[in-house]
Parts: sequence; C-alpha cells; structure tokens
Amino acid sequence: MAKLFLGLDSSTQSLSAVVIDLVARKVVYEHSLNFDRALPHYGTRNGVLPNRDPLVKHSPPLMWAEALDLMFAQMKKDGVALGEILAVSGSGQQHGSIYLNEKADAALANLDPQKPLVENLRGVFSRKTSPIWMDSSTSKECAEIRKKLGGIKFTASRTGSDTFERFTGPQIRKFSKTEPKPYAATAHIALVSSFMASLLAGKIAPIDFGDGAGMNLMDIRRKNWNHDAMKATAPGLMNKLPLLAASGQAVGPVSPYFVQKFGLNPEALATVWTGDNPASVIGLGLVKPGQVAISLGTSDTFFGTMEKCQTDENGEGHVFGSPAGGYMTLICFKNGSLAREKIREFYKIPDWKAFGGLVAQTPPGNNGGILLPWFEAEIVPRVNKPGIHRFDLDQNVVAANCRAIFEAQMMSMRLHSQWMQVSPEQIYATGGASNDLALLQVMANVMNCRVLRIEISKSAALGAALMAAHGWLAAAGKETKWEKLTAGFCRPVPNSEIRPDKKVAKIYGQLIEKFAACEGDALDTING
Ligand code: XUL
Repeated sequence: MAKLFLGLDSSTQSLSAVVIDLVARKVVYEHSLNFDRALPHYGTRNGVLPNRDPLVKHSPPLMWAEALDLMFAQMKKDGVALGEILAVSGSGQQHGSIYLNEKADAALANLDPQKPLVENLRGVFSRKTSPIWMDSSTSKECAEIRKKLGGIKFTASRTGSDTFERFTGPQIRKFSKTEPKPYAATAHIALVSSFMASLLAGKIAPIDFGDGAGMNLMDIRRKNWNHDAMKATAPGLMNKLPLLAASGQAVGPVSPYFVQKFGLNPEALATVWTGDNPASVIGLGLVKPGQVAISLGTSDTFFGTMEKCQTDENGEGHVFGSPAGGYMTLICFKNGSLAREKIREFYKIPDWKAFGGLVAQTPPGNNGGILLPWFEAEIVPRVNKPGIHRFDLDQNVVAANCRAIFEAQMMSMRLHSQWMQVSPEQIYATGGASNDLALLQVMANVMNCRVLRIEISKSAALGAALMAAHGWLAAAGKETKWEKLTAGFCRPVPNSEIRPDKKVAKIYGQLIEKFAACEGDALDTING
C-alpha cells in the first residue's frame, strides 16, 4: 500500500505541491500555481504588490491563503488520493511576516468549509500586507538593532546572522515605529511558513528553527527566542511570537475545513513548516554535515550543512537550523549568472560553449590575473559601490577575462565559506549554469573536491514532503535516519561527476591568498 505525503512550497511567485509515495520512493504528483496568473485580482507583479517606493516590497497574505484553496481544488480535480495523505508539511519564502489580531485564534479554529479561506479570514489581519524578503527599506532599523546587540560579530553569533533589511526583526521594528496602533493590535506575528501551517492546522502553528533563524530574534545555539534581540526590536514582542519547534513536528490533525471540503483524511497530520532554503537542503539530500550544494542562478548561492553552530564574524553568511537537525548555512553571491553574462556580452561571445573554449585556452590560475566582478552591489563581500576591478589582468585579453570571472566566483565562494570550518567531501551543483562543464571543472579544482550535478526542479516542496514523512514517522514512534529517508529521492545526474585535478588544485591553494589580498585592496579603495 502507498504511503503518501504532501509537501507545499509557498514561494514569492507561486505555490507548488509535491506528493511522494514513501513505499515506491518516488514523486507521484507535482503542480505549481503562479500567483499573478491564477489570482490576477490581487494585482501583484511576480508575486509582489507595486509600490511607489522601490525599496518597499509587500505581498497580500490573503493571496497565499486563496492559493491554498486553489491548490487543494486542483489536486482533487487531478485525482490525487487526498484521503490517503498521511501528513502535510511545507516551506515558505523566508523572512516575510504576517500580522494577525486577537480574532485570529477563533477564526482558525472554526474555518467554515462552506466559505472560501479568504472569507473565513476577513478581519483577522492587523496589517493588510506582508513585507517580504525583497524589501530593503529597513536599513535604519538594522543599524539600531545591531548597535543595541553590540555590533556585527555579536549579532551574528547570537542570532545566526548580522541584521539584514529583509530579516523579520528589522521589519517588525519598522512596523512598530511607523504604525504603533496596528502593531499594538497585533496578537500574533507569523512567518509565511507558520501562517500557511496555521491554516492547515486550524490553530497558530510554531515557527521552526530554520525559518526562525531568519528573523534576528532566535538564539541560534539555544534555539529559543532571545530576550535582548526582542527588546532591541519592538515592545511586547514576546507575547506576539509563537512557540519555536522542529520542522516536521506534528501540530495536530489537519483542520476539518480541509477534510470536509477536499476529502483529506481526518487523521492526516498538519506539521510545522520551514523556510524554502532549509527545505531545499532536504530536497537536495544534504542531510549529513559537510555536504554542500552550489546553486548557479541569477545569484550564486552556497548551501552547506554543519553539525556544530559556527557563525560568520564578518556577518556575510547566514546560519539557519537545518530540518535534519544541526545547522545549515546560506551564503548569497549576487554577481552570479548576472556577472557571467555581462562578461560574455562585453566580449561579444556567441554562446557558453565558445566561452568554455576560451577558458580552455588559458592556464588555470590565469598567470596570476584576477578580476573582481562586482557589476551590481555585492552581498558577499559587502560592496555598496558596483565596479569591476582587475589585477595583473589586461582588459583586452578576452580568454584571460573569461577564465578570470569563473575563477573569481569560485575563489570568492571558497574564501567566504571558510568560516564554516567544513571541508566538503563533494559538492552538488544545481541551477541554470550547472550544465556548464568548464565552470564545474573550475569549481572542482578551486574547491579541491568532486562536483556532481543534481537536477531537482521543486527541491523545496520535495524537501517539505520528506519533512512530512519524517514528522509522521516520529509521531508514530519510528525515528528514521534522514539519509535513509531521502535516499532514492535525491540522486545526482548519472555520470555527471567531475574530479579535481590535484596539480591545478595546488595552484589555486596558493592563488587564493593573492585573491584575498586583491579583494582587501579593492574594498579599501571603495570604502576610502
Ligand atoms: C534567503 C532569502 C531568499 C528567500 C527566497 O535569505 O531571502 O532566498 O527565502 O524565497
């Protein structure tokens, strides 16, 4: 008999669902619903409400609730055996916050299946819109909280990250300062993940240790709310935050709303959700300390798992709780594909194959030539003034500049992930540019470890389905090892392994010092 688990991912632009069968060890259903197209009456663009201030990015929480109704209706229509689903979990875009008033508890407990969720939720919000992770309007609040917590190093070592504009704490502070009355009327603050979990559970759901770490409010080591951080953020915050719990942990049976309306099993478990990045870590199978994935997208991101909590004293990288226990890191390099494409365009190179051919014409290490490709303000390292910096590199030598961008990006990843004190055994490469073999070979050589490609389109929703299975097994008293649970679901692309060339790796082992010095010089010049 099948054992079905549902994972949902409420991201910026869409809601996705993945159903897995744990017995057959495969994905049996997947579907995505794009907010702009499926719910045009909210007027969002790419999931975000237009705003005159380019720094302000909000979304309507009712849209996310309505999408949940639509998704269940679609699954029912598609013949998904909803009555056989044993547990539901999920993930949400990180950092976004929802503000509920004192009517929320009763509304959640009495969701009426005769009415849509949107009607059931009328009047429960103390703030109509939700600031999301793309919002960067809280620089002032970031500085205020950081100062009260004792600077970058202390903020990072207590909460897992320095303060960042998109993090929930600075967002809550701005709301409490600019709209004190609606803030005072707020009985519960939820993250996107815990809001969606609350709808499914029919009660306020906990925030998990993964998404909770994206708030600048959770003590990253003790995994409880940090009093100093709450005090530095806003008055009376303790009473507005829900409990913290492990992702996948059972909250209770699903709300009768979903049973009566869509035929979900009344015994199906609603569980604690997490953030999309922590869920992706599970979906990609990074469940053992030392496992690392690099996603090569518009921005490049470095995900890694760690057993012990190490924080970045420079405050560039983030530490979140991992749903598999222990910790994970997320380091985001903004000038990823964006910068690679700029170089390709600048030198008028027709395609990536030709680009790889040019890289091959130059020796690894580029005869010491270094390029710092900060086409856009960079997150890691922190660079506020965009600019391209060249060291021992002639702008007119095309091939050397092509190699230089690949080498710079990989050396930057190596340099800025050292604080984790994790030497990866292997790296999973994912994202759009991960089919570029020339780039992956540079990655293997710079990181001095094997690189394997992995292609999972809905890694967060898959991770959430696996979290649901883990939570259900735990509730039944059957603790299961994550490695066993994820095996078979997350497999690298066959024959995709790229091994490092030991001689070349040695060259990078030396060049990294020069790279770090060049970066230091460039930052000194920028910062005056
Ligand atoms: C992570 C972050 C984004 C969102 C995207 O810190 O801000 O990756 O989670 O959904």
